Amino acid sequence: MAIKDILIHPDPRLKTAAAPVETVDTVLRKLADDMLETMYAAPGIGLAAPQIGVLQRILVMDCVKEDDAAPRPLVLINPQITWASETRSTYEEGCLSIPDQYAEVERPAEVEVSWLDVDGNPQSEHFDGLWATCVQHEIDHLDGKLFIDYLKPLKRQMITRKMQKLKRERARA
Ligand code: GNR
Ligand code: NI
Repeated sequence: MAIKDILIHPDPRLKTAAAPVETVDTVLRKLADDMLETMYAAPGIGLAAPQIGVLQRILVMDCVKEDDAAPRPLVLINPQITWASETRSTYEEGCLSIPDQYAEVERPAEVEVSWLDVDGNPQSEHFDGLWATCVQHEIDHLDGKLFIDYLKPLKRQMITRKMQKLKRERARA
């Protein structure tokens, strides 16, 4: 396993739609392992492949919050939202590609998602609460979309400028 570098916004790879995974093989399982290790190390509750520069439709997540509860690492390959509730909910979202910036985003409160697991078997599950928010945030990454794209242009621009500054400072360090 290996911890990968997470791309920071703005980066053209974070704005590019990722391609469907063609074959679920050993190479892909290694990628999934690296993504989980990178997510837990960050720490984060989700990570999409484009965030480590891989433009393939794969995401990982684990939204178990309680420290004493068992972890629940999920790997979703070619995920698709097959149903979304009319009811919406608002969460304060953050993103590992936009460090230390948080904003409220409204999304469907519950979603039904289908995907392939690491053995290439089809799976589907109903998500609610933080899991529903997270899986939608991650699928957005696969479509080249960030949570700040839901904000008013002025707020988005403010965050983007902060990130440009952060990247300049990191490049000099
Ligand atoms: O770690 C993360 N926390 C989070 C909190 C609220 C809504 C979405 C997220 S996802 C984020 C990790 C990340 O950037 N995944 O792409
Ligand atoms: Ni994110």
